[in-house]
Amino acid sequence: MAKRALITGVTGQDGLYLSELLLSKGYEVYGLVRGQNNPKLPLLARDVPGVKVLTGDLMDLSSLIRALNIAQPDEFYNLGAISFVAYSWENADLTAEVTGKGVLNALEAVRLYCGDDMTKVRFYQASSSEMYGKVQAVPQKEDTLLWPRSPYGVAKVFGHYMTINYRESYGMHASSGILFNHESPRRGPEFVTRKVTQAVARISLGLQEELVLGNLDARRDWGFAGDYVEAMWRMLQQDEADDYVVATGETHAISELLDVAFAHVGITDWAPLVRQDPAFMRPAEVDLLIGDPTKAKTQLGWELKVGFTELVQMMVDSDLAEQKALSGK
Ligand code: NAP
Ligand code: G4F
Repeated sequence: MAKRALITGVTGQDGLYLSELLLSKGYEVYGLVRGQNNPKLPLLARDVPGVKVLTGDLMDLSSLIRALNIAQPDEFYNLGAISFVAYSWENADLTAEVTGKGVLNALEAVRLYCGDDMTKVRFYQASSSEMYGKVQAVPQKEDTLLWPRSPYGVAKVFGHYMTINYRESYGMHASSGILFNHESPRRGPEFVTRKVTQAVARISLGLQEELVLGNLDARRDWGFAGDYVEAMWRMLQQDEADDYVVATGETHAISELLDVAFAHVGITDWAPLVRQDPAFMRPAEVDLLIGDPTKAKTQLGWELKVGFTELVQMMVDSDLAEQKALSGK
């Protein structure tokens, strides 16, 4: 019989890649979609038509239980969240509800659905390198002390420890992937990589004059989302649930991202085209992220396929194609 999976956050970047991966493995895939007329539904139907859509919201426990009863999944991937760090300061309460308490709702829904057979469903939680915040070790590993620097990071810490707690309290097969930044052509344009690649495409086509950014000194460990969803799946295939860092082990400054993206369209001096604006600075910054993926590589057999330069170039190419189609240039 085909395995069944239920994914929250199915309309997001990772939800789309994970759905594709699971469908390619023969899974029956159910996706939880919030709202009565979600604007991303046409994208989901176009890109991954095999996903069966269920309505629900992480803030509504009964909707999660209903979705579980319909989907009857073997695997539950909790990817739903308010995921934009900058937004989380302006909407801290909402972020706590969705990104933090939403994890508890998902765990509790699975616990209630499983009843006295906790082996029925395996659970994946989308934890984040943002939890390391003011980093206490370099590189960051599974046991590095967490020191979150944003309401989003704090909410993720709550979800992370709740996942561990359900594993320890109820014997649930609940794993956390501590994923470092991962990007793709499907990344939302509010995140810095996509903001840069979209602007580079538009500038090279004469559709935009400048790119306005915040802190150019922050460093991130950026990988490709398509590679990272493979690690999520591998975690749920293990006999024992556990926590894993998923990262490239390399770090790059925003200025290096600008170097690669602009060079790909033949612009070597980007300084005159980029302006910094304090409006994009954050109340507290995460200065340096670099993960140690040794455990994921050795225990899960996970491999990275796409490197930093290839990733940025792939995103610029995709944005060039999109902007040409939109503008007719
Ligand atoms: P994303 O593109 O922002 O997608 C977030 C998803 O969450 C969307 O499908 C969104 O649905 C859904 N969502 C928002 N509020 C919800 C609610 N109240 N109930 C149910 N679903 C809700 O994020 P992503 O990049 O795919 O990331 C997936 C997960 O990994 C997130 O939990 C994120 O925090 C975490 N993560 C991401 C990264 C990264 O670098 N991408 C790194 C570490 C961890 P709508 O379509 O309705 O908005
Ligand atoms: O692309 P970002 O918004 O991603 P951030 O804050 O690292 O968060 C992402 O990765 C986390 C994993 O570590 C996820 F958990 C989270 O859900 C999300 O996917 O910002 C990256 C860096 C920051 O240091 C920011 O200050 O880029 C800097 N930055 C500079 N100018 C900017 C901008 N970020 C954005 N979004 N927009 C700017 O104009």
